[in-house]
Amino acid sequence: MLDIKNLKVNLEQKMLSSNQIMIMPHIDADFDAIASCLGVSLIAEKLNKDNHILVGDPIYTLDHGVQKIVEESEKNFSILYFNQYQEMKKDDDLNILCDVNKPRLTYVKEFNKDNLVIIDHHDKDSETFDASLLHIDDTASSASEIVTGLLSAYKIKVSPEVANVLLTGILLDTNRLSKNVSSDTMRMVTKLLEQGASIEKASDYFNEDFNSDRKIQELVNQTKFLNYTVAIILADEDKEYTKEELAKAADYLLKYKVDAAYAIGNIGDGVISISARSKDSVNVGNVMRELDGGGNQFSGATKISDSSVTEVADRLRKIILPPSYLGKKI
Ligand SMILES: [Mn+2]
Repeated sequence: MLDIKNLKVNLEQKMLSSNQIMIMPHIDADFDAIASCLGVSLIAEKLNKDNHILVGDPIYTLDHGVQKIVEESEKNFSILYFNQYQEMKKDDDLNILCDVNKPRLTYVKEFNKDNLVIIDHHDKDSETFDASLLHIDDTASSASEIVTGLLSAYKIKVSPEVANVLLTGILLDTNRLSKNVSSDTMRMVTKLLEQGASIEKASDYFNEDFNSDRKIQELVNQTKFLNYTVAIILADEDKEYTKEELAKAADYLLKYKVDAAYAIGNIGDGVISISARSKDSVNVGNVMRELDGGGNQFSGATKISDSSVTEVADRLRKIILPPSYLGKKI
Protein backbone atom coordinates (compact mmCIF):
# COMPACT_ATOMS: atom_id res chain seq x y z
CA MET A 1 0.00 0.00 0.00
CA LEU A 2 1.41 3.38 -1.00
CA ASP A 3 2.23 6.00 1.54
CA ILE A 4 -1.04 6.45 3.44
CA LYS A 5 0.47 8.89 5.95
CA ASN A 6 1.40 11.22 3.14
CA LEU A 7 -2.07 10.93 1.64
CA LYS A 8 -3.58 11.69 5.04
CA VAL A 9 -1.52 14.89 5.47
CA ASN A 10 -2.24 16.15 1.95
CA LEU A 11 -5.92 15.22 1.98
CA GLU A 12 -6.41 16.86 5.35
CA GLN A 13 -4.84 20.09 4.17
CA LYS A 14 -7.10 20.10 1.10
CA MET A 15 -10.20 19.35 3.10
CA LEU A 16 -9.50 21.93 5.78
CA SER A 17 -9.03 24.71 3.25
CA SER A 18 -12.28 23.90 1.43
CA ASN A 19 -15.83 25.15 2.00
CA GLN A 20 -17.76 22.25 0.60
CA ILE A 21 -16.62 18.80 -0.45
CA MET A 22 -18.21 16.79 -3.29
CA ILE A 23 -17.27 13.11 -3.25
CA MET A 24 -17.90 11.16 -6.44
CA PRO A 25 -17.78 7.52 -7.48
CA HIS A 26 -17.52 6.45 -11.11
CA ILE A 27 -20.45 6.12 -13.50
CA ASP A 28 -22.50 2.99 -12.78
CA ALA A 29 -21.14 3.01 -9.24
CA ASP A 30 -20.18 -0.40 -7.89
CA PHE A 31 -19.57 -1.61 -4.34
CA ASP A 32 -15.96 -0.42 -4.29
CA ALA A 33 -16.77 3.04 -5.64
CA ILE A 34 -19.66 3.71 -3.28
CA ALA A 35 -17.89 2.19 -0.26
CA SER A 36 -14.79 4.33 -0.74
CA CYS A 37 -17.00 7.44 -1.06
CA LEU A 38 -18.70 6.62 2.27
CA GLY A 39 -15.28 6.24 3.92
CA VAL A 40 -14.03 9.58 2.54
CA SER A 41 -17.23 11.22 3.75
CA LEU A 42 -16.51 9.99 7.29
CA ILE A 43 -13.08 11.63 7.13
CA ALA A 44 -14.65 14.93 6.01
CA GLU A 45 -17.13 14.59 8.90
CA LYS A 46 -14.29 14.06 11.34
CA LEU A 47 -12.79 17.36 10.10
CA ASN A 48 -16.23 19.01 10.41
CA LYS A 49 -16.49 19.77 6.73
CA ASP A 50 -19.71 19.98 4.73
CA ASN A 51 -19.63 17.08 2.37
CA HIS A 52 -21.91 15.28 -0.06
CA ILE A 53 -21.71 12.13 -2.14
CA LEU A 54 -22.92 12.46 -5.72
CA VAL A 55 -24.79 9.51 -7.16
CA GLY A 56 -25.25 10.62 -10.76
CA ASP A 57 -26.91 7.47 -12.09
CA PRO A 58 -30.68 7.05 -11.81
CA ILE A 59 -30.85 4.79 -8.77
CA TYR A 60 -32.89 2.06 -10.50
CA THR A 61 -30.11 1.56 -13.05
CA LEU A 62 -27.61 0.56 -10.37
CA ASP A 63 -26.90 -2.99 -9.35
CA HIS A 64 -29.44 -4.11 -6.69
CA GLY A 65 -26.82 -4.45 -3.99
CA VAL A 66 -25.48 -0.95 -4.69
CA GLN A 67 -29.03 0.44 -4.65
CA LYS A 68 -29.53 -1.10 -1.25
CA ILE A 69 -26.31 0.45 0.07
CA VAL A 70 -27.25 3.88 -1.32
CA GLU A 71 -30.74 3.67 0.21
CA GLU A 72 -29.39 2.53 3.57
CA SER A 73 -26.74 5.27 3.52
CA GLU A 74 -29.25 8.08 3.02
CA LYS A 75 -29.94 8.07 6.76
CA ASN A 76 -26.41 8.93 7.83
CA PHE A 77 -24.78 10.47 4.77
CA SER A 78 -25.69 13.30 2.45
CA ILE A 79 -26.34 11.61 -0.88
CA LEU A 80 -27.06 13.91 -3.82
CA TYR A 81 -28.65 12.91 -7.09
CA PHE A 82 -27.58 14.76 -10.19
CA ASN A 83 -30.22 17.53 -10.16
CA GLN A 84 -29.59 18.24 -6.47
CA TYR A 85 -25.88 18.34 -7.18
CA GLN A 86 -26.42 20.87 -9.99
CA GLU A 87 -28.18 23.14 -7.52
CA MET A 88 -25.64 22.82 -4.74
CA LYS A 89 -22.29 22.78 -6.51
CA LYS A 90 -20.03 25.79 -6.18
CA ASP A 91 -16.93 26.84 -8.09
CA ASP A 92 -14.67 26.44 -5.09
CA ASP A 93 -15.88 22.95 -4.11
CA LEU A 94 -13.21 20.40 -3.34
CA ASN A 95 -14.01 17.44 -5.60
CA ILE A 96 -12.81 14.01 -4.58
CA LEU A 97 -13.04 11.17 -7.09
CA CYS A 98 -13.00 7.67 -5.64
CA ASP A 99 -12.22 4.52 -7.62
CA VAL A 100 -11.89 6.45 -10.88
CA ASN A 101 -9.40 8.77 -12.56
CA LYS A 102 -10.66 9.33 -16.13
CA PRO A 103 -13.25 11.79 -17.46
CA ARG A 104 -15.05 9.23 -19.59
CA LEU A 105 -15.99 7.37 -16.41
CA THR A 106 -17.15 10.33 -14.32
CA TYR A 107 -20.45 12.21 -14.11
CA VAL A 108 -18.66 15.54 -14.19
CA LYS A 109 -16.21 15.86 -17.06
CA GLU A 110 -14.22 18.95 -16.13
CA PHE A 111 -12.65 20.06 -12.91
CA ASN A 112 -10.34 22.79 -11.81
CA LYS A 113 -7.10 20.93 -11.17
CA ASP A 114 -6.48 22.79 -7.90
CA ASN A 115 -9.76 21.56 -6.48
CA LEU A 116 -9.43 17.96 -7.55
CA VAL A 117 -8.33 14.97 -5.48
CA ILE A 118 -8.24 11.43 -6.84
CA ILE A 119 -8.08 8.30 -4.72
CA ASP A 120 -7.92 5.27 -6.96
CA HIS A 121 -6.32 1.92 -7.67
CA HIS A 122 -6.71 1.90 -11.48
CA ASP A 123 -3.73 2.58 -13.71
CA LYS A 124 -2.88 6.13 -14.59
CA ASP A 125 -2.64 6.87 -18.31
CA SER A 126 -2.80 9.78 -20.74
CA GLU A 127 -6.54 10.18 -20.11
CA THR A 128 -6.16 10.58 -16.35
CA PHE A 129 -7.38 13.91 -14.94
CA ASP A 130 -4.85 16.48 -13.87
CA ALA A 131 -5.30 16.68 -10.13
CA SER A 132 -3.53 18.59 -7.39
CA LEU A 133 -3.64 15.45 -5.26
CA LEU A 134 -3.45 12.25 -7.25
CA HIS A 135 -3.24 9.15 -5.13
CA ILE A 136 -3.19 6.16 -7.44
CA ASP A 137 -2.03 2.97 -5.83
CA ASP A 138 -2.25 0.09 -8.25
CA THR A 139 -0.77 -2.24 -5.65
CA ALA A 140 -3.99 -1.87 -3.65
CA SER A 141 -6.80 -4.32 -4.39
CA SER A 142 -9.45 -1.65 -4.29
CA ALA A 143 -10.27 1.94 -3.42
CA SER A 144 -11.97 0.50 -0.33
CA GLU A 145 -8.64 -0.96 0.80
CA ILE A 146 -6.96 2.46 0.46
CA VAL A 147 -9.79 4.25 2.26
CA THR A 148 -9.89 1.66 5.05
CA GLY A 149 -6.18 2.42 5.53
CA LEU A 150 -6.97 6.14 5.65
CA LEU A 151 -9.78 5.69 8.17
CA SER A 152 -7.44 3.67 10.32
CA ALA A 153 -4.73 6.37 10.04
CA TYR A 154 -7.39 8.78 11.37
CA LYS A 155 -8.35 6.28 14.08
CA ILE A 156 -11.94 6.61 12.92
CA LYS A 157 -14.01 3.70 14.13
CA VAL A 158 -16.70 3.01 11.59
CA SER A 159 -20.12 1.49 12.25
CA PRO A 160 -20.58 -2.24 11.53
CA GLU A 161 -22.75 -1.21 8.56
CA VAL A 162 -20.03 0.94 6.98
CA ALA A 163 -17.40 -1.71 7.80
CA ASN A 164 -19.55 -4.21 5.91
CA VAL A 165 -19.89 -1.94 2.90
CA LEU A 166 -16.10 -1.39 2.77
CA LEU A 167 -15.60 -5.14 3.04
CA THR A 168 -18.05 -5.60 0.15
CA GLY A 169 -15.89 -3.21 -1.90
CA ILE A 170 -12.78 -5.28 -1.20
CA LEU A 171 -14.62 -8.56 -1.86
CA LEU A 172 -15.85 -7.29 -5.23
CA ASP A 173 -12.47 -6.17 -6.51
CA THR A 174 -10.66 -9.26 -5.27
CA ASN A 175 -13.33 -11.62 -6.59
CA ARG A 176 -14.06 -12.55 -2.96
CA LEU A 177 -10.42 -12.66 -1.91
CA SER A 178 -9.30 -14.87 -4.77
CA LYS A 179 -7.18 -12.34 -6.73
CA ASN A 180 -5.10 -9.21 -6.06
CA VAL A 181 -4.92 -10.05 -2.37
CA SER A 182 -1.85 -8.75 -0.55
CA SER A 183 -0.98 -8.83 3.12
CA ASP A 184 -2.19 -5.20 3.23
CA THR A 185 -5.54 -6.30 1.81
CA MET A 186 -5.87 -8.92 4.53
CA ARG A 187 -4.81 -6.40 7.19
CA MET A 188 -7.61 -4.09 6.05
CA VAL A 189 -10.08 -7.00 5.96
CA THR A 190 -9.08 -7.80 9.55
CA LYS A 191 -9.62 -4.19 10.62
CA LEU A 192 -13.10 -4.24 9.08
CA LEU A 193 -13.99 -7.54 10.73
CA GLU A 194 -12.85 -6.08 14.05
CA GLN A 195 -15.28 -3.20 13.52
CA GLY A 196 -18.25 -5.47 13.05
CA ALA A 197 -18.14 -6.43 9.37
CA SER A 198 -18.84 -10.03 8.49
CA ILE A 199 -18.10 -11.96 5.32
CA GLU A 200 -21.63 -13.44 5.44
CA LYS A 201 -23.33 -10.05 5.71
CA ALA A 202 -21.13 -8.53 3.03
CA SER A 203 -21.96 -11.49 0.76
CA ASP A 204 -25.66 -10.70 1.19
CA TYR A 205 -25.13 -7.59 -0.92
CA PHE A 206 -23.85 -9.80 -3.72
CA ASN A 207 -26.99 -11.91 -3.45
CA GLU A 208 -29.36 -8.96 -3.76
CA ASP A 209 -30.18 -9.75 -7.39
CA PHE A 210 -30.95 -13.33 -6.53
CA ASN A 211 -32.96 -12.36 -3.46
CA SER A 212 -34.88 -9.76 -5.39
CA ASP A 213 -35.71 -12.21 -8.20
CA ARG A 214 -36.87 -14.67 -5.60
CA LYS A 215 -39.14 -12.03 -4.04
CA ILE A 216 -40.64 -11.30 -7.45
CA GLN A 217 -41.41 -15.00 -7.94
CA GLU A 218 -42.91 -15.04 -4.45
CA LEU A 219 -45.22 -12.20 -5.51
CA VAL A 220 -46.09 -13.94 -8.76
CA ASN A 221 -47.09 -17.01 -6.72
CA GLN A 222 -49.72 -14.88 -4.99
CA THR A 223 -51.54 -13.98 -8.19
CA LYS A 224 -55.29 -14.23 -8.34
CA PHE A 225 -57.28 -13.88 -11.53
CA LEU A 226 -60.20 -11.50 -11.18
CA ASN A 227 -61.47 -12.74 -14.49
CA TYR A 228 -59.71 -14.25 -17.46
CA THR A 229 -57.85 -11.09 -18.34
CA VAL A 230 -57.21 -9.22 -15.10
CA ALA A 231 -54.63 -10.48 -12.64
CA ILE A 232 -54.07 -9.16 -9.14
CA ILE A 233 -51.22 -9.97 -6.81
CA LEU A 234 -52.10 -9.60 -3.15
CA ALA A 235 -48.79 -9.72 -1.33
CA ASP A 236 -48.50 -11.05 2.18
CA GLU A 237 -49.45 -8.19 4.58
CA ASP A 238 -46.49 -8.86 6.90
CA LYS A 239 -43.84 -8.80 4.22
CA GLU A 240 -42.26 -5.66 2.86
CA TYR A 241 -41.58 -5.27 -0.83
CA THR A 242 -40.06 -2.45 -2.87
CA LYS A 243 -42.09 -0.57 -5.47
CA GLU A 244 -39.69 -1.95 -8.04
CA GLU A 245 -40.37 -5.54 -7.01
CA LEU A 246 -44.12 -4.94 -7.25
CA ALA A 247 -43.66 -3.38 -10.68
CA LYS A 248 -41.52 -6.27 -11.90
CA ALA A 249 -44.02 -8.82 -10.66
CA ALA A 250 -46.87 -7.02 -12.47
CA ASP A 251 -44.70 -6.84 -15.58
CA TYR A 252 -44.00 -10.54 -15.37
CA LEU A 253 -47.72 -11.36 -15.49
CA LEU A 254 -48.07 -9.59 -18.84
CA LYS A 255 -46.20 -12.55 -20.33
CA TYR A 256 -49.46 -14.44 -19.97
CA LYS A 257 -52.83 -13.88 -21.50
CA VAL A 258 -53.78 -10.96 -19.28
CA ASP A 259 -54.79 -7.46 -20.32
CA ALA A 260 -53.91 -5.84 -17.01
CA ALA A 261 -51.95 -6.83 -13.93
CA TYR A 262 -51.93 -5.15 -10.53
CA ALA A 263 -49.47 -5.93 -7.75
CA ILE A 264 -50.52 -4.74 -4.29
CA GLY A 265 -48.06 -4.88 -1.43
CA ASN A 266 -46.79 -3.31 1.76
CA ILE A 267 -43.80 -1.05 1.00
CA GLY A 268 -43.10 -0.18 4.63
CA ASP A 269 -43.94 2.79 6.92
CA GLY A 270 -47.62 1.80 6.82
CA VAL A 271 -47.88 2.39 3.10
CA ILE A 272 -49.53 0.05 0.62
CA SER A 273 -48.55 0.47 -3.00
CA ILE A 274 -50.15 -0.72 -6.21
CA SER A 275 -48.12 -1.20 -9.34
CA ALA A 276 -50.23 -1.57 -12.45
CA ARG A 277 -49.27 -2.74 -15.92
CA SER A 278 -51.32 -3.30 -19.04
CA LYS A 279 -50.89 -4.37 -22.64
CA ASP A 280 -53.17 -1.84 -24.27
CA SER A 281 -56.88 -2.46 -23.82
CA VAL A 282 -56.98 -1.11 -20.25
CA ASN A 283 -55.67 2.34 -19.33
CA VAL A 284 -54.12 1.59 -15.95
CA GLY A 285 -53.04 5.20 -15.50
CA ASN A 286 -56.74 6.14 -15.32
CA VAL A 287 -57.43 3.35 -12.86
CA MET A 288 -54.58 4.54 -10.64
CA ARG A 289 -55.82 8.14 -10.82
CA GLU A 290 -59.08 7.02 -9.24
CA LEU A 291 -56.93 5.90 -6.30
CA ASP A 292 -54.99 9.19 -6.16
CA GLY A 293 -52.09 7.82 -8.15
CA GLY A 294 -51.08 8.28 -11.74
CA GLY A 295 -49.46 6.86 -14.81
CA ASN A 296 -50.20 6.23 -18.45
CA GLN A 297 -51.98 3.66 -20.59
CA PHE A 298 -49.44 0.93 -19.91
CA SER A 299 -48.07 1.63 -16.50
CA GLY A 300 -49.33 3.26 -13.32
CA ALA A 301 -48.94 3.27 -9.57
CA THR A 302 -50.35 4.65 -6.36
CA LYS A 303 -49.55 4.71 -2.66
CA ILE A 304 -52.19 4.45 0.05
CA SER A 305 -51.60 4.99 3.77
CA ASP A 306 -53.56 3.62 6.71
CA SER A 307 -54.95 0.66 4.85
CA SER A 308 -54.27 -3.02 4.37
CA VAL A 309 -53.48 -5.02 1.25
CA THR A 310 -56.97 -6.58 1.34
CA GLU A 311 -58.73 -3.21 1.79
CA VAL A 312 -56.76 -1.71 -1.08
CA ALA A 313 -57.61 -4.75 -3.23
CA ASP A 314 -61.33 -4.23 -2.44
CA ARG A 315 -61.14 -0.59 -3.51
CA LEU A 316 -59.33 -1.55 -6.70
CA ARG A 317 -61.82 -4.30 -7.44
CA LYS A 318 -64.71 -1.82 -7.22
CA ILE A 319 -63.04 0.39 -9.80
CA ILE A 320 -62.03 -2.21 -12.32
CA LEU A 321 -64.92 -4.64 -12.23
CA PRO A 322 -68.36 -4.07 -13.66
CA PRO A 323 -71.08 -4.03 -10.94
CA SER A 324 -72.18 -7.58 -11.80
CA TYR A 325 -68.83 -8.91 -10.56
CA LEU A 326 -68.89 -7.15 -7.23
CA GLY A 327 -70.52 -9.93 -5.30
CA LYS A 328 -67.57 -12.14 -6.06
CA LYS A 329 -64.74 -12.44 -3.56
CA ILE A 330 -61.22 -12.46 -4.86
MN1 LIG B 1 -12.44 -0.54 -7.62
